[in-house]
Amino acid sequence: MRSIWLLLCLGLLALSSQVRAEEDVENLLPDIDLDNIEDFDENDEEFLQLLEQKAKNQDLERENELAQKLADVQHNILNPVVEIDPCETMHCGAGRICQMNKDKPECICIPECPEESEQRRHVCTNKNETWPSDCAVYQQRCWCDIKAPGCLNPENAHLHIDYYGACHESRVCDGEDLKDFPRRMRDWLFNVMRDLAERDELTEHYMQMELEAETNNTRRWANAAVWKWCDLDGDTDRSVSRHELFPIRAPLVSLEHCIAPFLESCDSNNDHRITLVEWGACLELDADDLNERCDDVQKAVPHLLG
Ligand SMILES: [Ca+2]
Ligand SMILES: [Ca+2]
Repeated sequence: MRSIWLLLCLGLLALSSQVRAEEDVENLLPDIDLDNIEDFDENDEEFLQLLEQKAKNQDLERENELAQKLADVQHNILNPVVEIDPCETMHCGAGRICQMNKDKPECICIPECPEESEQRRHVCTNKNETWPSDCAVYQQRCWCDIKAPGCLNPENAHLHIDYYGACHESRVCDGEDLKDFPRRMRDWLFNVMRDLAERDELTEHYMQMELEAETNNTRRWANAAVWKWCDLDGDTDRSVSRHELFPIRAPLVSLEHCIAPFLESCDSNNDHRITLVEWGACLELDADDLNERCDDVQKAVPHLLG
């Protein structure tokens, strides 16, 4: 009877681990002579129980091992290890690039600018000098900023681009040209606004203003003037700095010899900023027609003192 019971135990033991291969069972029972199984006594029974326990333990270990591997895979999927480049979040100004210095990102002057042989890539600076590219101007400015050996003149720390293309002899704008310029500028501004509206490149707010300009003659130039002034005022501080004039000045200077003296004349109090009142006066518009109708209306600041 005992022998039958033992055989049953062995059978159960073999079945208890379906994933285990037969060789494993043999490894677990290295010393059992299956031909002489009838000779088993109580000690053998105890021994088999130990073996069964060992087998269970091994199953448990395998299960734990697999569970851990699965957990690791899931963890890696949910928390992928992303290599963060510290330079990616570093913003360096024009003419500078980010470089790692002892594990810390820092901005350095761009070491080399691409060689530009094309004339149209050339730029003319405010000192009326032609430079090979905008990169070269910004690099020079950076070198002079940090007093690097590449700086050709300390004043170049304030170098800026006046317009794209090689410098050309500037025609003098005077007399009739300058006198007629505000009218031409008003027309030009309105035409630019109309073009943008036709191409659907204005915001909803400015679309409304353009529509108003189309249908109301008194609003025609005023709306275009207000739109352009708001558009130039990038930092929305309600004045247009010299720097903010760049987008209107740079593309026009080479075509329109009066734009530079015209823009100069707009800053009537010479504080390097053009207010909407100054802008309107410069375009010879009625101050009453000019309302500050920028699309980026700042949040009203509560007047705590009434
Ligand atoms: Ca501004
Ligand atoms: Ca001013």
